[in-house]
Amino acid sequence: MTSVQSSTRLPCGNRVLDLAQTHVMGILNVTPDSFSDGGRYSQLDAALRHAESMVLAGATLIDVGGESTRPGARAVSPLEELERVAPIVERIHRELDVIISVDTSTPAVMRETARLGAGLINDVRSLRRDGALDAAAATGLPVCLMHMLGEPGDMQDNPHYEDVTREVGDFLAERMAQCALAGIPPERIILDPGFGFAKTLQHNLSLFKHMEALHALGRPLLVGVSRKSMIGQALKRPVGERLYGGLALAALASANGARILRVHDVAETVDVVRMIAAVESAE
Ligand code: 8Y7
Repeated sequence: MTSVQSSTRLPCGNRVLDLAQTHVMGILNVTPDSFSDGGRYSQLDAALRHAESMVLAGATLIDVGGESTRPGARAVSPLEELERVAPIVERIHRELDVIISVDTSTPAVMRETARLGAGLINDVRSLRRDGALDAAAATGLPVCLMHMLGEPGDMQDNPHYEDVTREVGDFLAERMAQCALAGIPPERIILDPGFGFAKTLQHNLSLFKHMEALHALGRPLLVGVSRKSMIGQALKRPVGERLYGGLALAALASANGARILRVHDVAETVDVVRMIAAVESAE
């Protein structure tokens, strides 16, 4: 089912990701700090405990994000983003055995968190911010390129595609070409269709159904659908009731060759991945 990758070992800083397996990436959102420094320290501890629980549940990557991509979210300055993300990257690197992914589009955050032990850059803007290509190249880290049109604030304003899967593939191929020019070789790239980003429910479902076409680009796929509105819309479920729908999509994505699943519910998703692996390894 899965296409042959040129190499199954992806160096991520001081760790290696074995792409022969499907990995679960736990989501760690670093929310704005509260008023006092006391709040700041306890928040850091709480984030670290959450990361630790996801690692114990089987996450091999933790995606740390300090800038909300929700429509209408307040813009965050590079310094503010760095102040949210850097302390937790440092602590996770020191205390946990896991690959740290940094969910950022900000060049300064890429450079500084790489220095602090990050192993992967996850940029929903595919390195389109000024200076992001050069910053990512300088870190030497792998990069996840994700498809999105426009910015999180306006991306859901009437998205249109003739053929969503082909256009997503063309976009990702173009970003890979820009990466190559900037000194980021294909071997260092992970690709993501960007579910929920500038897509209607029908776009998301069609893209999901035909995801295997993206294997033609020759790079591992990351899929993020956890608790997203495509589940809510398809099942008419509020955000707190999207786990089973999300697990169904996790199983489908894994069976379709996705190599990294970005999720909130790590333990449940790890069971899905292990069960599929058990079947696939049978005679
Ligand atoms: C994705 C993501 C988000 C995704 C990648 C949410 C940061 C929205 N979604 N990164 N980030 N792929 N690579 O609902 O689908 O988690 S934020």
